[in-house]
Amino acid sequence: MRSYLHTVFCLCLAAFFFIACSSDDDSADSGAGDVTDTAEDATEDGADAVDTTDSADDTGDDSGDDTADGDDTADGDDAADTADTADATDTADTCADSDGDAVCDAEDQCDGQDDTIDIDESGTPDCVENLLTNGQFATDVSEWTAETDASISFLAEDAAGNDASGVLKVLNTSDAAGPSVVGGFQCVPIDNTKQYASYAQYFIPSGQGLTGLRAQLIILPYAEADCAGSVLSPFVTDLLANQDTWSLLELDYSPIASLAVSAEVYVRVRKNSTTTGDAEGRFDNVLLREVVGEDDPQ
Ligand SMILES: [Ca+2]
Ligand SMILES: [Ca+2]
Ligand SMILES: [Ca+2]
Repeated sequence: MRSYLHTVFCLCLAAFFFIACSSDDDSADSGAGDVTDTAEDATEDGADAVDTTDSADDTGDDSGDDTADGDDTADGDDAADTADTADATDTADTCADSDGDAVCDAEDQCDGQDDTIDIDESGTPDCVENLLTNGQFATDVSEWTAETDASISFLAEDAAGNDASGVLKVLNTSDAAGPSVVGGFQCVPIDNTKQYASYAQYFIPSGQGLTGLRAQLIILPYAEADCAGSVLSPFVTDLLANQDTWSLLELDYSPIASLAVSAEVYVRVRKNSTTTGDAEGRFDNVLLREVVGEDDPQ
């Protein structure tokens, strides 16, 4: 009997040590089989020692950097880390962003516009300081009007690559005998005691089979409200000719005529008289803003 109990005792002792030794606590870093290591792959086991505080998002390291989860202070910028929902600071990759500017809808300064656009490099988002309406052509070309011999329409591309925004497509359809410059415009009230700056991005596609293709930006002041009455001295950019790349038109400083109370802002496409067919130009991020607290460059 004593021998039998001794045998049972030894078997139990052996079973205990077998179970204890099998319960690897991951400190041994033995690879994919670790009991506590269900969320990591074998190659990342070496980092598990610091992973004790981010167990909630261990499985969310989509970017594969393994340092990004709970221990990574830069996680908020980890755009690829879409499943990483546990980090307190990581809101950018889990929130709704209907206007596609990588700023959460709840934090947008300009709902429906791209907060990141600042083509005049003023340090203020253009959507905050723009006196024009729908200068980004987010979903349509509303508020813009085509001149005679021009047509305007919405095109689903964007100067900054924002999939949720678009551009203004202008066709110069003139069959005039001479060179023609026409496009789209918008009228806004202005204050003739202030100065203004205007900017726009343009894109002229190549391969149109036309010559003399150019783009231009104009501020055209009027002496009466709603762009009526006498036309006053305009401010006009050079005719720029870059093709197949988004480029900048700018009127840095425009002291408005003392009689002006409204102004039209034009984006225009030019073509030569000797060519036939419509000339296409695209425009985006058209900006008109007051010049405030800046030195007169003239
Ligand atoms: Ca947004
Ligand atoms: Ca700006
Ligand atoms: Ca746009």
